[in-house]
Amino acid sequence: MRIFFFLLVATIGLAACQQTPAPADELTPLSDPVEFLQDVESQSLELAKEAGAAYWVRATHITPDTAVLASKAGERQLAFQSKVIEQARQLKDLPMDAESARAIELILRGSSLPAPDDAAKRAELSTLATELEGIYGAGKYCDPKTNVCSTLPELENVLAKSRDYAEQLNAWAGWRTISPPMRPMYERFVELANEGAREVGAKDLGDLWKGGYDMGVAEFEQESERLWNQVEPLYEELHCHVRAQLGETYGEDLVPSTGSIPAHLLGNMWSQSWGNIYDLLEPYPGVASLDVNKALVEQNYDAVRMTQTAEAFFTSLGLPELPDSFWTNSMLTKPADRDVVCHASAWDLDNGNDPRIKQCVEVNEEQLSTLHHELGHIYYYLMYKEQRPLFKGGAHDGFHEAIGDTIVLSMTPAYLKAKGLVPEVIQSQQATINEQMKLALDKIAFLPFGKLIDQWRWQVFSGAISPESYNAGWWNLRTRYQGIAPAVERTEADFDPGAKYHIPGNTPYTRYFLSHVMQFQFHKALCEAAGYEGPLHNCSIYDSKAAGEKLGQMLSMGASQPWPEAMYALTGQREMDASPIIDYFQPLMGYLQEQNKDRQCGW
Ligand code: X8Z
Ligand code: ZN
Repeated sequence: MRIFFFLLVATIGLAACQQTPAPADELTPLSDPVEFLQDVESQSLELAKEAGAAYWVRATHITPDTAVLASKAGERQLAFQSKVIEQARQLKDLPMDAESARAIELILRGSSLPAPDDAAKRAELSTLATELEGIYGAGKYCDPKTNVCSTLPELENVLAKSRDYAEQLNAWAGWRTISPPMRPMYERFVELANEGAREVGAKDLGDLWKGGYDMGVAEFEQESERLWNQVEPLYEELHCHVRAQLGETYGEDLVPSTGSIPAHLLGNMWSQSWGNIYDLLEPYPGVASLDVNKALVEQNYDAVRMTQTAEAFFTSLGLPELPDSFWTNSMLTKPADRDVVCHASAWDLDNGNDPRIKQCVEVNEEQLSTLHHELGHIYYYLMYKEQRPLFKGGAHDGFHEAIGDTIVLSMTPAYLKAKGLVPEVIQSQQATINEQMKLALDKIAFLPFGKLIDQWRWQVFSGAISPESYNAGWWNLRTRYQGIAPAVERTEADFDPGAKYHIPGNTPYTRYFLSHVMQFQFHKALCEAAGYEGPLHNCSIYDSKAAGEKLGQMLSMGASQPWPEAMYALTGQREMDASPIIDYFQPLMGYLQEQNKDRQCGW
């Protein structure tokens, strides 16, 4: 269930957490914004604890009983939310202080899931949201040939490690057998959520989501398009080279040198980040070993030690230790005896006093990065804990997603060597190209994916993609933006969008695209704060209290001011800008252009 309590809407990307059911009446004085806001906040705090508990238990024990509890909690929350928005609309034009005006504005943005006012429809929407996420979380593929049933983490491992074309395809197509039952549910979900969005004054749910960025809807669309245009040339070079290398690995008959790349060969279930196939792409084999996976296994890392490793980076910056409750209450490994939502998330329970993560940690580098990502959310929660409830959120949702990833950019070979996770640090042009290739396979490859998910949803919500063409619309965008294609036929009997968590989880996705651009802005600014001089790709802010101070200041602002102010506090500029990511990868781009010079790029 991905209902966000409206107070925290703009930010808590991940946490299915801050939910606040409430008796929908008794929000008293409608003439005084200050009193109204106090009333809203105190009611919501009281109730958030109960709702948070219901969602947490649901996500960590998927059963019919927890579905009832979570969807009932969601229903009450949705009712409260609609009521509060309606009242805030009545108050918004009264004279008030700037802080109250900001608070009212955040309420009026609504949540990622607005419900219709009609009680039966609200209940239906809440049940659908709970069930959709439950289907995803409990999904398993039972292979008819072997009768073996596999969970998502198991199937992801096949894609990460196998280099057998057919074996990868079986895992890829197998996972997509879990989502067709979602299709009629999703169709109804869209109808109901759109109705809710219209009742709070938006054109549709997509427009409501686009309205969360301190600018107009059209302006936001242009802004994300502008950023995409800035980075698209990088992606095309990477795509071109990866396609050629995969052609060498699998043969030109399976991976032709023109056209789209088969989606199941990129090391990831959704072809969203490609770091797992670095072994096929390593530009200068043997120069600078970057095999962190091997070191983690050899040194007997486990979920707790990996989490402690991530925590240690944050504390090296002067940020606080995680509270004891984090360690007792988080779910760090996949329980053997029950279904859970394995998709990693961070939860801000009990008003900043009980932050937790939920992750099915496996011992590998990708999961270590995800742990840093999740702790980025947790440190945001901890740093804005003293803000009033309505301001407990990221400056915008992309900020929340970018914090942990910014830290990962500081996990340079020198840092990894200091941790004993790579054997040596080689300083050479060839070593740099190897390192950059590995990072680009994650960060540059992600960009079109990060953009297209909501491109699909915005069109679904507006009706431009109708239910009869959900899957065709999805693959059109996958091909247009990513240059990938399914290797087995897809039809409207499939519902491939449902096989990606954020669709059944109803989590907006443009935040991740923005985050991938902004994390390089943040990294650059923090390296400057740390007094670093030199090429950005060699900078690590590990142990820099000056960088930590700067980061902490920005985090503690929460959502109290429009995001350009938070951006300014950290970077000295007020805009999102792709120049830092482009500059960062300059060395690799030179290499790719050289490799691609006799190739026909594009698809
Ligand atoms: O969903 C996530 C995080 C939690 S907010 C694990 N991410 C996106 C994804 O997995 O699709 C992080 C990067 C993109
Ligand atoms: Zn996240």
